[in-house]
Amino acid sequence: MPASTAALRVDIDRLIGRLAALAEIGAIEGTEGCARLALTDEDKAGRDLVVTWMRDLGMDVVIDGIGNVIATLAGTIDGPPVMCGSHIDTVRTGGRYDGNLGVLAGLEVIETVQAAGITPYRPLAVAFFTDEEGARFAPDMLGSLVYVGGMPLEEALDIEGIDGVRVGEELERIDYAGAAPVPGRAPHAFVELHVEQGPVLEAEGITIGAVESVQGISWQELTITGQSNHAGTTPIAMRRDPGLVAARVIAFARELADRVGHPQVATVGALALAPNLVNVVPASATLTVDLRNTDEDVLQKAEAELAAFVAETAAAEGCTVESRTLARFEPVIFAPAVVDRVERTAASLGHSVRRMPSGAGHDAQMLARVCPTAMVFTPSKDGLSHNPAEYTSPADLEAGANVLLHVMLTLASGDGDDQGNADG
Ligand code: HGY
Ligand code: MN
Ligand code: MN
Repeated sequence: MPASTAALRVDIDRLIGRLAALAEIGAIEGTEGCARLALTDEDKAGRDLVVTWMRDLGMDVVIDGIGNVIATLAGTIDGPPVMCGSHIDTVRTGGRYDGNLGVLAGLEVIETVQAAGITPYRPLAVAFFTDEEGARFAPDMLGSLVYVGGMPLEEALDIEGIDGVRVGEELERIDYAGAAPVPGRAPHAFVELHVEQGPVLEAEGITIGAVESVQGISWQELTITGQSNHAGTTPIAMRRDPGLVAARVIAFARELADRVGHPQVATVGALALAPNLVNVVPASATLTVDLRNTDEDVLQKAEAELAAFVAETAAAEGCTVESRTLARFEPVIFAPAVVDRVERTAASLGHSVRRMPSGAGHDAQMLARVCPTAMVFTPSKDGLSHNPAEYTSPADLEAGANVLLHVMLTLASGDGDDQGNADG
């Protein structure tokens, strides 16, 4: 931490004020949460507000072809920036901190640096990436995946959402089909502040997580087809009921996770029967299965076990199955030098800190493909997230934002401590 800036601290009231103002957009009545599915009108309104804040800070704001927004504060040199950021799209039952904290704490870093009259050696950038949640348009982390060259833009623009519209159409509609080219410029380094969204930090009474890795993610959509029939006249032995197969798959997913053991998780989050009527044996059942594990081999075994169970159970019920991969990302290990920097910075600021993996997916796992990257976690009350009651205390928010501030200043300092991509 450069001596000249060691005493700098963020203004937590200003950060909480921005979090509250952004949470007003798509606010979920009676809760602290908000719903801004990617590329909806609510997402557009949230984007417009954050872009206004970026411009009010005098930052140079660019929008790229997938709608990622990158704002830059000039440094002494014109090299790759030290970038922070996250996402501002949410799930339908979103909390106000998931993603939003990493973006708005980035703006707080900028305003704190400016107020101190400091010009960093390297430029500082704050980004929000399109469709991190993947809840409307799969896969998740779509914007950052395109930013790092992990998916061609045309392929991403052609993705159809759960409501039948395409990414490209929606970007045009909300006027965020930007001109900046993708893949984007690789930053010098990337640091993402994010709420843990799990129970570990709170349970251990620790303030900061120095995140070392992100677990592997496997999302698939299963469409099970049987035969619609009359609920009253069709004897059980004659039925080909995809609803029954779906129910058995849901139970199997939980049994699989229990059997494999922590950290294996399995979730059926979306389920639809058609024609979804009280007196009709369903014609089809469509469900999603989300499997995750820190170990790629174990995750692949879990995928294979599930596939075998689905095939066998569907055949026994005279049904057919189609499976579509919605997302598949292997586990990611963050840059040890940047993880060290997070850990040491937290300790030097007097905060308790521990190394840990991330259970959730994050944009940082994509930026790690192109630059030294790590994450900073702050505790989540009751380990709750993807729930409007998501909460992190002001003291923990402040701690996380100050760690982000000083990690970024160190990485941007240009002295020997600033491990990152080469300049230019
Ligand atoms: O699903 C995830 O882990 C993230 O919230 N997109
Ligand atoms: Mn998130
Ligand atoms: Mn999320």
